[in-house]
Amino acid sequence: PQKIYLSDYTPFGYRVEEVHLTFRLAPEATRVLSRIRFAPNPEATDRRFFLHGEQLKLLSARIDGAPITPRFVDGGLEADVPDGPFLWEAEVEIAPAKNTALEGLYMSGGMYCTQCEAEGFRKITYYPDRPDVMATFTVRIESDMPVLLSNGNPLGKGAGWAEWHDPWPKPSYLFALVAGDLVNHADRFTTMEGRDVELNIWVRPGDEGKCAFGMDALKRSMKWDEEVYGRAYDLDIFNIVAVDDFNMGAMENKGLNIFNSSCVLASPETSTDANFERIEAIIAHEYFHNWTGNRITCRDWFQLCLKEGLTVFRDQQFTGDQRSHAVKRIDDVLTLRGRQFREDNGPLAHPVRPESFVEINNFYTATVYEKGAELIGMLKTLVGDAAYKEALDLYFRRHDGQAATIEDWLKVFEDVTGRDLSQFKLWYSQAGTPRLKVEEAFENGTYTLTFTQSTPPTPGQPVKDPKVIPILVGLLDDTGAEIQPTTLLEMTQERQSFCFEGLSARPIPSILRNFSAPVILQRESSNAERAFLLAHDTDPFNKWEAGRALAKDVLTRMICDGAPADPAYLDALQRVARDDSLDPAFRALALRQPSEEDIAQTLFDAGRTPDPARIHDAAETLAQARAEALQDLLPRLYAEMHVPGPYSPDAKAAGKRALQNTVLGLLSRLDSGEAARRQYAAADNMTMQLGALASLLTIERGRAETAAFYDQWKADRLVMDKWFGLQVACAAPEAAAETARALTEHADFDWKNPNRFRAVFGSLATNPAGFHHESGAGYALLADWLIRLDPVNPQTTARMCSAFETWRRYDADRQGLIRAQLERILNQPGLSRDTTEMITRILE
Ligand code: HT7
Ligand code: ZN
Repeated sequence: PQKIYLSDYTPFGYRVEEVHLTFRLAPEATRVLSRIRFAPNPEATDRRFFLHGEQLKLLSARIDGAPITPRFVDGGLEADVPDGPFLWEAEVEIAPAKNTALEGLYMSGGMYCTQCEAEGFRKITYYPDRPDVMATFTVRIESDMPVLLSNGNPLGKGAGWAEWHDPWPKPSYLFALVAGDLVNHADRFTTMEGRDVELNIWVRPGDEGKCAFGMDALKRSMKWDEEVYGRAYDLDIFNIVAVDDFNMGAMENKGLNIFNSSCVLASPETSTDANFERIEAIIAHEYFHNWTGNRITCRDWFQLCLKEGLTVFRDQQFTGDQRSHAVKRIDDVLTLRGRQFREDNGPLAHPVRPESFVEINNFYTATVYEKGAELIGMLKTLVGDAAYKEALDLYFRRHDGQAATIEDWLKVFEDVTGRDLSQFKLWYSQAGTPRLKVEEAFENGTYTLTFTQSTPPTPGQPVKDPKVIPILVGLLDDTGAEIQPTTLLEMTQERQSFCFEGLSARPIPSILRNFSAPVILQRESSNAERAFLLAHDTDPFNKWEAGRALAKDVLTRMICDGAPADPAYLDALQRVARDDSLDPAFRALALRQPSEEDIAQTLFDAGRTPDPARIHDAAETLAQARAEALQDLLPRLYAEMHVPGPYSPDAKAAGKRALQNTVLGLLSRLDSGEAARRQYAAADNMTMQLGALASLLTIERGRAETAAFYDQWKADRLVMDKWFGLQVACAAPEAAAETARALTEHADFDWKNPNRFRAVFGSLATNPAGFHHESGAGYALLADWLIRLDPVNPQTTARMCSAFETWRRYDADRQGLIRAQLERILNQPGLSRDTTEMITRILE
């Protein structure tokens, strides 16, 4: 397959002045008529007129009214065109009902919908389907479906038709159309500019009771973007549509966001607190794209992090403001380490701004999104809040209506601050997670911290240059008092020292506060010091981090040396559990054991070969020891965290429930599931019901409740995804693959639905001891199903291949088993470009 390079970028030879589209919808034969005004692009030299087009049946094409016969070439068509402006008209036929890839125009549950990012518009009509071609769109939809939606403002509607006009020039990837038998939850919002905006969430009849939270989150997002970034909404209507079959979470199409129904529909009975928080964040994320992505878009797909990194950063800020900054930061770092560090330290590592790709859909990654957001956070730390705000104002002023690059983005910061950001730019071009080694010295009242940075080789990048690393540091004395408040150390060299003078005794350092850079900190420390920081650090992130480092050290010694659970750790845990001054959500995080994946990653990084079975056994032993150490405390803590009254998804109540469910997990190991069974029976919301079921399944006592859960919820698609997923996630190592296999035979296993497929196989892949069971059954089962899904939905298949990305961590036997499955997948005739690229990169 052909590789595309960033260095090959050239602008398209023509500007698009306006686009008119007419859709005559029919499941097997939709007609799309396009009328597009082109004019030569004065900024381009190449006048080749090439339009992308895939899986289209061309019925007619005309230029300035005269029929033409274009030349079909790989991925589209070419035509001879006049020297000046001209009108292109074409009619094509497509079959949305046959489109199982969920890209372009397709059908889900009887409704028509679209997904055009990144390159789906070319499956709708012939067009220069690239983000730097921006145009205004007018759309006419002809269909007997009652609700007909597209981007922009409504122009008019009648029996069997509707017209929409989007006045804001946009690239084709932001085009959207929806037609269906839908009902809406409506509201209004008045912007700070006085615009009265109609808001709608459109859902299938029956789901209207699950829209209120999403609507509230949308209004809070609109207000927040006005208050914090000065950004107001710019159309008279904002529509959100919930769709059951969707490859990702949601899509920010201009004025017509389309959501995976799991990312917008919520009710207390069917959604957990985690679901509510995720829905709030995704609604905010898609809404924030209206400025960071839509008004200012990307010049080409290599610049994806320009919109995604910034928009993730903005949604993280929003959640922090709405809930708790400390808890949000810890959650974000857990995700970053769990997904991005894993990616950055394996065969799929790539720069935040990649320099080549075969299939762009394979680059919607944790590196582009989550590491991309970390880069924004580092920039903000380096320049300070005031300069960040000024730079963002300049970015919006200077680039509104443009398709921009990372160079444009960094230039606004350079212009506002006078700084040279060329070294900072390495964060965008160099893959891999830097290791930051720390040495300390104390002499004559001067405390010196010496840092050494190094980044391991990644595919195609054997050698790395030193980066700018913002290191936030505080110092404590031995009573726990802060003698040096948080200070920014700006590291620019490979090895660099920083001194703190005038100290009366050697301080205890708190390094990389708030996780100020996406690096792996390597520092010799004692468990006594970790316990001290867990008790005294004023930086909530590092307080939590100290507890986590302590737990990881204990677990590592249990795994590698067969040591027992360290009583000092169990003491520290008791103190956290008892500390009522701590936010329950924070306490829940601090009491959580490091994941088995996290331990495997840490062992591998320390040069050891992780054994998933041993890790699992040690984790179970430690969990039991923790339960026993805390047993006197657990019933009281459980009772104290009870939230009376009707369910509310607010952060305070959710934090208490999180702690209650954490406590329940420990209690269940002591009381054979008694408390969990009581909680299950009494639960009036999904957080408590699912928390109880998870506890019971973990101790292998949840058979009756699993059956009851199915009977209660079999009609609810989103709850059934939880039912499928939880059974696999909680299965014992030797049972995980068989549990997943048996579930694939269940009547409700609709493997063409990405949510259901991910519920089973995503859960298998994230149950490390189960997936990596020495039998290899997990590998074989996943490979079987990836082979089956690939011809139907290449995008979802390719994304799920990352389950295998850590394969080189493991022993020779497991590597052999995985390699055989990867080769089996790769040898499938007709394997998609998406999956071929992923497997090839994983094997390289
Ligand atoms: N910008 C979107 C990314 C996206 C996507 C969404 C749904 C289905 C397929 C997709 N391909 C790319 C989502 C976002 O980041 O907001
Ligand atoms: Zn996004």
